[in-house]
Amino acid sequence: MTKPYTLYGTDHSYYTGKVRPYLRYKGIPYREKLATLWQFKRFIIPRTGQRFIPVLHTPDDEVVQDTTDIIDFLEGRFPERGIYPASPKQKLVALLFEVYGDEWFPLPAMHYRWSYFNEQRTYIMDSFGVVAGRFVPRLARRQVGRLIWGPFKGALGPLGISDKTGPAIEAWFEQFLNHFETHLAKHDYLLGSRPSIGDFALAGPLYAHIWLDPVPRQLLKDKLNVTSWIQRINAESQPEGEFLPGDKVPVTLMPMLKHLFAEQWPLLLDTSTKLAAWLEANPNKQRISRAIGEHQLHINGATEKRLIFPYAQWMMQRPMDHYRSLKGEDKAAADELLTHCDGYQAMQFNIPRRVSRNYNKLVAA
Ligand SMILES: N[C@@H](CCC(=O)N[C@@H](CS)C(=O)NCC(=O)O)C(=O)O
Repeated sequence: MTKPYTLYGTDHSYYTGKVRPYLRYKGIPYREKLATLWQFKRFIIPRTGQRFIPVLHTPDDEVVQDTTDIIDFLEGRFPERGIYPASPKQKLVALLFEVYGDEWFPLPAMHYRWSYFNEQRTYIMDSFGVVAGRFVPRLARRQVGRLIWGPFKGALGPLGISDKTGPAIEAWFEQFLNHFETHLAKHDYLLGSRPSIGDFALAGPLYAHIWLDPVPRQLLKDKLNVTSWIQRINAESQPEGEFLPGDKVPVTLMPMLKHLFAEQWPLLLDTSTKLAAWLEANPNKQRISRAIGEHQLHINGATEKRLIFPYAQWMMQRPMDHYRSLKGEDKAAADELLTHCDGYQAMQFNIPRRVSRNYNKLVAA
């Protein structure tokens, strides 16, 4: 019997919620270890140099941190049931939804969790308290939960979530749920009956925050297709499924792609421009800081300042690189799709300074 992989994470963790359904869909033998404070000290920090979850530990003692790296590492080892479409347009759409799920959805996820803290206090204390360890008594767990949630709650300001943008985030997110609901009436996943990297990226926030947290879960009451999708993608065993034939991209995805290009993309392009200036000004820095100053978030008519997170450029490079690799008919097909979702101009941007990850740190490429 093959030794299992170990996934360090928690149930209410956004990014663990991206990798867990992936492991299940692929049928990769794994067990999940609760990322307790003790596991952070004993394993996660010493082996990754970071305080992030999830972390993958392989049976041959390799350690991989970051969901995109974890998934790509495993795709290399387990190529069957691939989650990247081979065809040009679908692959582009899957990669765009990955950036959207990973880098835009912290807005509704963090907003609904922390702006409604008082309404959800008991749930949050308990779910964060698990990191103390399952055998620690409840009251002590809650004390630990209190220490842990401080920094997460404090992430609202840096992300640009405030009294000004909160209502706009909610208005946009309800539109998103309507669009996704309509799409899922016809399709099991974004691109057919097989989940892609884009589905897994959306699963993180939609399961770990919107579904698990008591307040936003109310939004799913009449969203039966989205609820089924959350259950389907998290099921222990799933049929292999297929991406739609002929590189078809359903029109029901267009409103979501249009939104991505209208509101997330400008933020990503500005990140890229500001990062290039930062690298110019800091030529000797070994690694790129997690945040490098402030810029403006625009969402549904509201504006707020937020920190600039250079990591997001690393994610944006993925669909950009794929798009740049396309030639001839493939490029023409992708251009037609992009024109339909008002993303053609956006994708012509030239990233001034590329980044890569080196031993779990973001560095200039
Ligand atoms: N881009 C990373 C993000 C990982 C991440 O932010 N994980 C959260 C938990 S869901 C975390 O560990 N946050 C700790 C922190 O922000 O310091 C990934 O894809 O793995």
